[in-house]
Amino acid sequence: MMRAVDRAVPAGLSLSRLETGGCPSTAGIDDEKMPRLSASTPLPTDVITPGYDRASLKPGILHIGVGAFHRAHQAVYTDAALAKEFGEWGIVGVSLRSVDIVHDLRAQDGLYTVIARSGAGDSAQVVGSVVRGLSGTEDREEILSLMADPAIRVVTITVTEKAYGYDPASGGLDRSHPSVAADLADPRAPVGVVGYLVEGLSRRHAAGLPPFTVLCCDNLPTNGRIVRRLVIEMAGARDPALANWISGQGAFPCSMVDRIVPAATEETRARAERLIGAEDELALDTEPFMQWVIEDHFISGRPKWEAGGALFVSDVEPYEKMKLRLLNGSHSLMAYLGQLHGLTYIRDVIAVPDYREKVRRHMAAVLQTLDPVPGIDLEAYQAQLVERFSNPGVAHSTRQVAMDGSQKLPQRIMLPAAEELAKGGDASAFAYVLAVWMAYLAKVAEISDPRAAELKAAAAKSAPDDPSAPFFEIPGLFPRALVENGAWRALVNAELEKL
Ligand code: CS2
Repeated sequence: MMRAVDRAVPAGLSLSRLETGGCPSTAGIDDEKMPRLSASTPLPTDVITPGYDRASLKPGILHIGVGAFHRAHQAVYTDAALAKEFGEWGIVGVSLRSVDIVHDLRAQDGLYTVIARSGAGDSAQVVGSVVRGLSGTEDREEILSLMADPAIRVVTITVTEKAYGYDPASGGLDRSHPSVAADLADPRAPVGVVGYLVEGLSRRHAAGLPPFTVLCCDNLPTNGRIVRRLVIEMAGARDPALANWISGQGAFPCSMVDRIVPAATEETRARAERLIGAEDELALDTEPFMQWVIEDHFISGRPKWEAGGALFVSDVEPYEKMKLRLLNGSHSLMAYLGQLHGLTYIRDVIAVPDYREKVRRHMAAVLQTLDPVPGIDLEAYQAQLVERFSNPGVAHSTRQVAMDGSQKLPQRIMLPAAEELAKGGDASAFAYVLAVWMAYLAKVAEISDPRAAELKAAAAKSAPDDPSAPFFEIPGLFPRALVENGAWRALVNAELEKL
């Protein structure tokens, strides 16, 4: 059970939504308002609470991107690990852009509620592993000093695919990416994730400290290797000795992360309030399922994440291919189908027999591209996915999953398609997803994607004789092997015509 620790929130830090400008005025009804969740909130006995003494928890992990996914995933695993084997593994949660999350973390002593929902009911957990919040816009120097503090031994990351400035064509940095360009120009005042890692590592190098382990938890294939390469490239641009040191001493394990975490809504917060008896601006809805497979390569120790069910392996690749292609690939397919046909949530799409069949066909095609995955029955995994997508308690919007297609589809759809084509196999299921995406780009007026302008322009130029052509002309959007493959382009066109 969580102890009520004697660390009251200093009044000056107790920012309410009102003060941070995040929500409409509640003036006048303040007296009736629930108290805000904090370390001294008495919690109902059916709420799962941290099984360790939070008051003595010191930071050992710095996490960049303290959004919903991190809070419902790595922070929950860390909470479980601390309960099993206590150690100095508290998390400093950094948000590079959002100040609201960080202010909310401070107002709530780092505590927040994760509600695991399913047809069987709701289970609430108050997570205690996040000990501090810092924001890139307000606390840059503090973040960098912590990165150079020997107490911080692991830096974990969830910033979404588009934030890295990764150029899939070269495998290196996209130097036109705004934060990459800014951090190359002014490396001591970083704004992007790679810039922070490089400046943090540079300070450790200068101080004669070992590097921290960098653990990427974003949905990118071989994510650790990608981040390693980006960091070394950026470090090399300012100091080749630093790049050498990182290349020789650094550790960038790969990891596969999985838990479906929809963006929180007012309903989520109202639910949390009912379950815990306090107001929680950081509450999240999620599913009971979670999975984390990590390459066991850490320089200066790590929490006992296996205590929370994480799996440590020597090669993550089979797991991440399975997850990115079966789960995330199907997710993208459902998101675009939903957006095309007016279906709000993923669970609404999977409930339509015809679309469920399309998801099954997609998974069958993906299976042809996967190697056996140690310890996993792929048939059971697919059945479980359909069940997870159908979870009535998880309102995962098709609009949310449809975001950033240009950043997601390469690893989810295009890579397996290219592999299948290279083997002379049938890639029509992958062509179908691309066609549905292109139809969505043409139909939906407001899309959220870093390449939105190019994508909308291509959709506007699309002509009946070769409708996919303008998309294939967008530089770097598709792997070369696909752009130059006439049979593949004909497949995509055929699927588009059917639509
Ligand atoms: C989703 C993922 O938004 C998306 O693109 O496919 O966020 C998905 O929910 C997670 O990867 C599940 O682990």
